[in-house]
Amino acid sequence: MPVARPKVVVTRRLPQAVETRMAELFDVELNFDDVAMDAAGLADALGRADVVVPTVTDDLTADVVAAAGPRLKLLANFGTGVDHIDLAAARAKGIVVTNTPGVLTDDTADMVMALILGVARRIGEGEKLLRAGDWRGWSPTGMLGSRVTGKRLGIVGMGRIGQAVAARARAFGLQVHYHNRHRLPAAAEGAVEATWWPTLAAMLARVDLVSINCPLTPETHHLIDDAALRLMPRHAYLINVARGGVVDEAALVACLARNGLAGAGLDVFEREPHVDAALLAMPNVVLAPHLGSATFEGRQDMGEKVIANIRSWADGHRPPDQVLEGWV
Ligand code: 8YV
Repeated sequence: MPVARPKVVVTRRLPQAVETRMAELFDVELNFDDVAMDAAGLADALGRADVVVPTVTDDLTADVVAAAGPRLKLLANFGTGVDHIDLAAARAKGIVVTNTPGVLTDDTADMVMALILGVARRIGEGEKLLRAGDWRGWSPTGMLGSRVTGKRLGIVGMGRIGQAVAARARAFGLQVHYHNRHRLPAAAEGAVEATWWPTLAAMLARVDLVSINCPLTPETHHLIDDAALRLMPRHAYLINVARGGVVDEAALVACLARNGLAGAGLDVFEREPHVDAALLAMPNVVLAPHLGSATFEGRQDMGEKVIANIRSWADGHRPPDQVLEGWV
């Protein structure tokens, strides 16, 4: 049944052009203060709206979703990952969930390369040294890092982003390995000369760099745990731009502390915005504040997708980016 002008509550500030278009199309409530909503604020939004536009900073637990009002029909997430939304609770209430896949693929894959280069070539450390005024000039043995060219990269999760990382990795002369539930078609594998490993354990022991590119689901929670970290060679680096919860952060800290890995590049954390104090103190860890999709173009495109999803739902169609449980 078409809904002429749905009541839409947006939980965070979005790019101005996106907000303006939403105001033209919908009966929209924007969050001008950009303060993340607490459970009470979310409950209030879910109680009044036809559509809520949440982001990764909104904890849409089973309880919050179960208490949604009878009007709520669509959670049009601004972002690809939907681990902050209890999908089963949404399904039980007949609430459709959509996300924004595809438009942040390249930006996120770029971030993987930035972290690989950042950690292997010690860019963060070097910048800190220089800004502190402690650089005493070039020396033949100063601040040596690891060569990236010729190394083996193991990609965990070979979806859109994993494949975009693989394409970039080839251009940097890296040998691509991957672990994924399903093996890629031969043409896709051939395009990046990728080697598939049916078990994660077998791959981890054989690569020099590991990039996490899978979604956070009950199955991938702490996929990289103490046992997995102990399989990785001591000279290897771990890169995570997916979700903090895929890695057991305490186990990673312990692993880095005993020099079980050469370093890590992290864009995501288990309890954002909290970052473990031990990680903050480690010079061989490059840290970024969840910047994977943080480009003007990416955020604009994500907003366009949110609008398209709401519009098609409001017109009585199935939204193009409906998230189906079990597919993420
Ligand atoms: C988003 C992301 O910026 O889309 C995702 O899954 O990880 C980020 O790049 C953020 O999650 C928005 O909800």
